[in-house]
Amino acid sequence: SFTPTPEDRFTFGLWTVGWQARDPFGDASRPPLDPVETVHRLSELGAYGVTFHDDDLLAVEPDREKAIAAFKKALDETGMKVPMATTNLFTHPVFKDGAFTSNDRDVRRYALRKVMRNLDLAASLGAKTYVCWGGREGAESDAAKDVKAALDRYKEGLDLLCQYVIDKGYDIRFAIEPKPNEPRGDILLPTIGHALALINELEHPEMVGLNPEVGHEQMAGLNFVHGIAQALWHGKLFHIDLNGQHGPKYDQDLIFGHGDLKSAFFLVDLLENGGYDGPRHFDYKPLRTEDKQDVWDSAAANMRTYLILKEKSRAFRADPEVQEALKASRVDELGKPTLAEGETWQDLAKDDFDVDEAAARGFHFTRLNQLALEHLLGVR
Ligand code: GLT
Ligand code: MN
Ligand code: MN
Ligand code: MN
Repeated sequence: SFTPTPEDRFTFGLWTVGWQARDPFGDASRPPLDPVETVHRLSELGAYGVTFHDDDLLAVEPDREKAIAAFKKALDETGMKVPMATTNLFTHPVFKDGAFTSNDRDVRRYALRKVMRNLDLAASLGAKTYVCWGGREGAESDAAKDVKAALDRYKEGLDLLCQYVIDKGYDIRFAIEPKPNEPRGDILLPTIGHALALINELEHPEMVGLNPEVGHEQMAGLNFVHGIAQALWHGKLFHIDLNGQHGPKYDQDLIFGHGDLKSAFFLVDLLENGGYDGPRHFDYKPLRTEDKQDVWDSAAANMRTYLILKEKSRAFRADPEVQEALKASRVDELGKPTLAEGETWQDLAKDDFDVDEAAARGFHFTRLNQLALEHLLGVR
């Protein structure tokens, strides 16, 4: 059945269902949502947990201690978990030129303090992943930002935060979330590849991985499934933000599967078979047109779509015709090392090979793709 249970490990940011639908052209279309209600409603829908920014907890209760107490009580009552937390380093105008990489050194120091304070709360709630989305780290003019210096400061900030976690003895790893643009004209660490490269320059690269978001790579015209496969290959898929996007345009944050459905199918197929065992985290926005009840329907839709695609992926893999087509396309042959055991370049140099014969062989990928499509369309 397509009814989620906590074993499916579905999680949601408080800011997703809690989005009041303010956009650059219009005011909020929904009232604020109490995080306590969110925890209960998502639990009733079958979710495993919630994630939050420091500031999300203050949606209806301005007193931080009271807000935390109420949130903890809701978690206890429902058994909902908090596998990830993060910091809001983008809403307040103080972050208008960035947080870790603001040209203003005072702002950089404030940003790091804000992260450290919420790391304490994250650790106390049992979070194992701490996301860093640098939405304001960037520029609109190449004259305005010394990018090499900004990367020095990005590294300095992440190194400091890793040291903080080590010194405090927390069991937490960081996950960088890339995005190419919006809200800044250009954001630093715009893609999975850029972020992976930065991680290698850090003092504690083993403590830092990725939290890629479907729509963010697709905004850059990139193949999200390939990006996730490479993140897995590097051992860096610490967390994931699932949602939907229709190609290169503003960040749509649609319900999972409501954007590029074929990509969503292959993504689920990869996550389920590719060695990712973290939470299936949704970072989407209920449409601005939707009312209070629609918000919960949209939350349920994310999970239901994931489970449907998981079943489609299983049926696809189990279909004998698909297995035969995979073989005919020699997909498995790529898993075989190019040199045999003990062979060297000397052996390779001796090979004789009929180039024209090999060039004439077809790969039959059309059939494979059509089979996937027919599974997805429900006619097989
Ligand atoms: C913000 C952003 C998301 C990030 C969140 C983490 S908040 O809504 O658009 O993609 O994942 O800071
Ligand atoms: Mn997004
Ligand atoms: Mn978002
Ligand atoms: Mn996100």
